Amino acid sequence: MKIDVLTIFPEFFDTVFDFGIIRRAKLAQIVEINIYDIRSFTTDKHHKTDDKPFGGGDGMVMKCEPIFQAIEKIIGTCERESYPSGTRVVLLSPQGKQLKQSIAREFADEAKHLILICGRYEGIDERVNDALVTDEISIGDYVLSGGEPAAIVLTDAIIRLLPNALGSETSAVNDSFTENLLDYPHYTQPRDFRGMDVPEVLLSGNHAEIEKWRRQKALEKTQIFRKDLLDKEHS
Ligand code: 9D3
Repeated sequence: MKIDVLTIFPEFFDTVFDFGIIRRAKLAQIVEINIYDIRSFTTDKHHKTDDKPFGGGDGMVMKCEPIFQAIEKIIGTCERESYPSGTRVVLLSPQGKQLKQSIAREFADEAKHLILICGRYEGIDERVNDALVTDEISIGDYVLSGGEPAAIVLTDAIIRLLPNALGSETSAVNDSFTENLLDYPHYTQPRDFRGMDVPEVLLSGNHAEIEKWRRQKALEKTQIFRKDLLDKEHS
């Protein structure tokens, strides 16, 4: 998969993709990530990426020209109907559909080329949405200063779902039972830490009992902290 990120703050991404699973996926050429500075696609002498809103009001709006230029350069066309199959142009915005594991999985399964547009300021000229964007995504109901953190979250969630991105040790975590539940509690050495003991069953060596205990604890935690996960199908 190729992931291209359009941002006015390219330095934001200088090291975030250089660790853990994402780093490994890059090295294994499971994913290629490119960061593009929107400003480098401006053609006016002041390299303006934003301007005052028509109709008045506070704040600035991201201009559409540099974004159209970028998409034309990156995809080869700025007609949505002419995008190659598997191309998705995603606008990260508070107005988007809320990111869920099911959306990350859909992108991981279907997208070959993802272009992520990070908004800033009060918003982005609507013509970007009208002509270029195939998907508008929010990462949740809280206010960020821009789309960059959201692009990082989306990228991380997708890459770990790509075939062979996870080591064989960890891929089992993805099974259908655990996905709609919170995790069970984990313990490691030491057995006794400041008088706090590790549950006896985990030391028993009885794998059937351990499995039963873990499922029970996962269900209890979910019931208490995330009842909504048990009510609805979320994954
Ligand atoms: C005044 C109304 N606000 C819109 C709800 C203005 C506004 C707030 C935050 C405009 C842009 C932003 C910047 N946020 C994002 O670009 C963003 C975001 C977010 O704020 N929350 C959750 N997901 C996302 S994805 C992109």
